[in-house]
Amino acid sequence: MHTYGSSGIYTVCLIITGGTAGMICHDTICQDVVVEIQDDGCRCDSTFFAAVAAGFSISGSNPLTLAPIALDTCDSVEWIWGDGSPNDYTAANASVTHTYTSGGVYYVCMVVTRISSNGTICKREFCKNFQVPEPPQTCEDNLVLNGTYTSGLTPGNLGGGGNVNNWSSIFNTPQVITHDSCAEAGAIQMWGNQVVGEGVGQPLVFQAGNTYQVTFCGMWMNTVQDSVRIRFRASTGPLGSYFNCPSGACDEIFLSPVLTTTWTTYTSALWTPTQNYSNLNITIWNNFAINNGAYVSWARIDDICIRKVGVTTAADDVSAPVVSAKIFPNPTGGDATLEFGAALDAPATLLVSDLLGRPLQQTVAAPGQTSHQLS
Ligand SMILES: [Ca+2]
Repeated sequence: MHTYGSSGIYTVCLIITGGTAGMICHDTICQDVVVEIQDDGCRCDSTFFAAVAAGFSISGSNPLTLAPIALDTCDSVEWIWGDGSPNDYTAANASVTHTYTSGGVYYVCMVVTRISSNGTICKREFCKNFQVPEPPQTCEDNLVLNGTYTSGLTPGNLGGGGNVNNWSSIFNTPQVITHDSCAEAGAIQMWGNQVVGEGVGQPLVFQAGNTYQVTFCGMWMNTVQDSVRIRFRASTGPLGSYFNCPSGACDEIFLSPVLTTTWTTYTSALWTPTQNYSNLNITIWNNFAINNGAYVSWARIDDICIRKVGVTTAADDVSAPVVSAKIFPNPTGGDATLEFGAALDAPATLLVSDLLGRPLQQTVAAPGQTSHQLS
């Protein structure tokens, strides 16, 4: 066994000496050998191919964290995400994090470059398809306050020990639940059919001529009756009947499709009211018009989102914006009065936010009002 100290071409000779009966013989066999000093870390050989083929680990759902499994410090990595976003670059087994803006199947490639000790550059890639789940629904410009049922969350009957900010019971005792939800903790559980049931609501101004769209996340609880749907109605005041929606005082915004037993997001058709409304009402519906608890259905709802869509017609614009509104006392730790400076010519939504812009309270002012009490 012999170890050479440096690379080169060496002539190795084998000299054999021997003989019998006083005769001595010599023989020499020589052969050139090429010696290449090997660097264990940086070789463009089968170890490199194997290291790349070992691939990468994936953790998290979205954002995802990817980390090569078997590369070493000779290697640089280019990540191609498969969604058209800029590539990322790392070295060795360093991890990298990426967020996809929408769910789907993506083809991700880890392209590895190694510069070996003798200057050879080798490049190989490992690619993989994987499924990214849909990111949580976000609802920008949501007219509904606390549509995710997250703020002020206390489980129990709404208005009877349970609480979720901005929402109140409009029929019976809907439950605020925290053990199950579409996304963030907090959801509402209600029962009902066509004539009897539970309902939740909040003040919300719908203006004639504007167009609105509802999305929500819901599920049928696999008990009692199926065919459960969620009914969204606008009204000018508290709804008097679980079933009736009298013209002039109430209008259907959206009667959802029949819910499945897993949390699913449903989206309404566009709805354009022909008059102003001031309240949102959400109730349960199924195929039974029998006032009997044995014929009701149970459902859970979450992530209520109502947005104004399209362009407001000129006729609905506020002709004279309120520019001289005053609030007093200011500052205040309690009640305050907002003076508009003139009578309102249309219903107005008053939204109280904290310094971070998070909505705290929403109330409705009617046409003709010149001031409004906030508490
Ligand atoms: Ca929620």
